This record gives sequence, structure tokens and C-alpha cells, in this order.
Amino acid sequence: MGIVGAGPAGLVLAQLLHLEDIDSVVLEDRSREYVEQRIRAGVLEQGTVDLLTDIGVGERLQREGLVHDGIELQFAGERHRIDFPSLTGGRRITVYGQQELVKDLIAARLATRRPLHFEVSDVRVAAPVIRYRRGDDEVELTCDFVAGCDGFHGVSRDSISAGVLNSFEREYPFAWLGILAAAPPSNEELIYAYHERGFALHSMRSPTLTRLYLQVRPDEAVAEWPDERIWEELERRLGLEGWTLNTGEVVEKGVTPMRSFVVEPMQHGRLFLAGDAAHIVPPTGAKGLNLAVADVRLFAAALAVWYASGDESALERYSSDALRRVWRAEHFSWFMTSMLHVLEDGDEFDRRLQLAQLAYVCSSEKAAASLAENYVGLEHV
Ligand code: RFL
Ligand code: PHB
Repeated sequence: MGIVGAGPAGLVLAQLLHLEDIDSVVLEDRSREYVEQRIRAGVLEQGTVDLLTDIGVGERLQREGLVHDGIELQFAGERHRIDFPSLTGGRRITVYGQQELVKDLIAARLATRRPLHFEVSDVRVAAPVIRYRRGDDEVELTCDFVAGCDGFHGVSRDSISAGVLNSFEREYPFAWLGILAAAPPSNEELIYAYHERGFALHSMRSPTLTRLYLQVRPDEAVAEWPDERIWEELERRLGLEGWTLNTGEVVEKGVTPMRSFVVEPMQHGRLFLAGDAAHIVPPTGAKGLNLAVADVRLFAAALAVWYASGDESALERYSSDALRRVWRAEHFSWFMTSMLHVLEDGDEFDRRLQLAQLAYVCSSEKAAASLAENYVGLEHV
């Protein structure tokens, strides 16, 4: 097996295949340091945590991950809590930085002594062949299958001839400015705030690190946001009487565009796409990393059947099976995004609709349960 990309999708797949005793080569064009430091997702569904634990990479996650029983939705000057265990039959989420998970997965891969090559260049996919440069060597690797786990900007998806894939896309007229601050979290749980000045999110990484986001324009330059302005704006959007926002040194700052994107099918010939290479969700539903893990779980199970018996039926079903969960997550992510962000050219009608939806989700147990079951992750899709 050839695996292009050492993000969560590629690395979890590599570990799943190792446990089935299936050989694989993982190729990554960035350095180990770069992928281990890249700050991204933070929320793991219960099913993701269970899988990571089952495949032997859950030890530090169990120790350091922050288990959360709910989130808070803030609007019209009030906070409302959505309690997960009571609404979902005992399910919860875990907050654990994606880069910490990637470190754990890399360590697990290196311990297997199976190949994981960083800083390869000029990767060309013509499945089942992958060509690339490693140092001064030009390498040609012929595989049984290629897993395109190289993210939204990777090369795998584009190696499929024009006309084979259908793509579906939505761009949103806003982006997130995200910061990581050396400050203890100001609240035990995540706060998703709808405010007339725009959305804000309070999240965290550890008892001493807070992760915060602000809705900004998509073309907004980080330079327009000195730390002081960020803290002022966070205070305005998240602030409530009797609550203090802890501040501290800003150790990372970046702007993330918001996009929904899906390609169908997620497979062509011997190339299988997984994770962000096949689909993107806006981060409001915290689904991206979880979807990447769900894809490779399906793909690895189908490969295990093929290697054991030559039966191709599960591989043939991979795309349609994966896409059911993908579209559910696309809808949830779009729903959360639409409910919580202020449209620049929106009017009072739009605002009233959003407030009515927020009030419904926070007052009807059935509506809250729907949000909660999607947030903690659906068991059967
Ligand atoms: P990745 O993580 O992008 O990994 C792809 C890897 O492929 C490498 N690569 C190549 N390697 C070889 N040859 C090439 N030509 C290559 N081109 C690229 C890249 O260097 C990289 O190492 O994709 P993967 O594995 O599919 O994982 C997807 C997740 O990273 C992504 O969905 C999440 O980060 C999305 N996301 C969130 N997901 C959640 O589940 N919960 C969250 O709370 C959450 N918050 C977020 C997020 C993403 C964010 N950003 C920055 C996009 C918050 C943010 C701000
Ligand atoms: C994060 O902690 O980075 C985070 C949390 C929830 C989201 C998105 C990102 O919806």
C-alpha cells in the first residue's frame, strides 16, 4: 500500500494496516517538525477516541485529553448549556490538539519500523504507481493500492482524469481568526457565541492554553489584528456580566478560510481518497479530523477483506459507504456555521431566523438532542 500524506488520515490508516499485517509506505512532503507543530483541530468524537485507543495510540490521549460533557451556546446576552451524556445516552467528546495526536501517531509508526518518509518531493500519483524524489533519488513505487491522504491541497485528487469526479462546493463570506494563548481557559467548556459583531469561540488545549476564534472577513490580513485588538473583540463578543476572559501571551495566530467541499466518488481505479483530500467542512461543527478517521477505518476494513480473500465488494462500496457520513457531517457543519455567523450583507430577517433557531435548540430537548448526537458523532451512518 502507498499512503500519500502523514496527517491524521494517512497515519491512522498506516497503523490500522500495520495491525492487519499489511505493508505500507507513508510519504509526506513536509518535515516531521512541521507536521508535529501544525495547529489545527481540537475536538475528538467519542468514536474517534475509542478507535485511537483500540489501535494502541490512546495512552497519552486518555491521560491528557480533556473530557467534556457539553458545550455552551451564547446569544442575546445569555449562555445555554447542551448536555451531551443525558441527550445521547452517555456519549461525550475529548479536547486534544491535533498536533499532539499526530505526534503520538508518528511515534507509533516509527516504533513499527515500517517506512514513513518525510520531506519527499515532486510526488506524482498514477495509481497504482507513485513516483517521488527522496534526497537525490528518484523513486518509483508500485503498490496494490494508493491512499490519497494528502489533504485539500494535495496531488492525489488531481491525478484523477478530468470528468471522472463530481465536486460540490460552498464558500462562506467569512473566515476564522484563530489564536492560541498562554492563559488558563476562562470556562470549563467550549463556548460558541453568536454576537451582532460576529461569531466567537472559546476553546482550549490544556489547563494553561486557551484556543480562541473570531469571525473575520475572508480577506482579512493577520497584520490588521494586533493582540490588543483581538482581546478587545473577544471580550465584546464573549463577555458577560460576572465572567472574566483570561488573557495571556498570544503564541500563535492565523486566519482560516471557511469552505464546504466534497468530491464523488472517493475512489477511482486503485486510488482511494480519504480525509480532507476528498472533503472539507467549515470548522464550526468540529468534524474534519473525525471524518478523516472514519474514512480510513472503513477503507482499512475493506482492504483487510481484500487481502484475506480477494473479495473486492467492500472496496467497491468504500466510496458510497464513506459518503453517507460525509454528507451528514457536511450538513451539520453547514447548519452550525449558518446558525452562528453574521452575514455582512444580511438583514434583520436573517438575524431573527438565527435567533429563533438558537432559541429552539436551547429550549426543545429534541432539537438539543439532534445537535448533541451530531456533535458527539453518529454511531451508525
Ligand atoms: P491533513 O491534516 O491536511 O494532512 C494531509 C497531509 O498530506 C501532506 N501532503 C503531502 N504529502 C506528500 N505529497 C504531497 N504532494 C502532499 N501534499 C500534502 C500534508 O503536508 C499533510 O501532512 O489531512 P487529513 O489527514 O485528511 O486530516 C484532516 C484534518 O487535518 C482536518 O480535517 C482538521 O484539521 C479540520 N479541523 C477540525 N477537525 C475536527 O475534527 N475538529 C476540530 O475541532 C477542527 N478544528 C480544523 C479545525 C481545521 C482548521 N484549519 C486550520 C483548517 C480548526 C481549524 C482552524
Ligand atoms: C478547536 O479547539 O480548535 C476547535 C473547537 C471546536 C470547533 C473548532 C475548533 O468547532
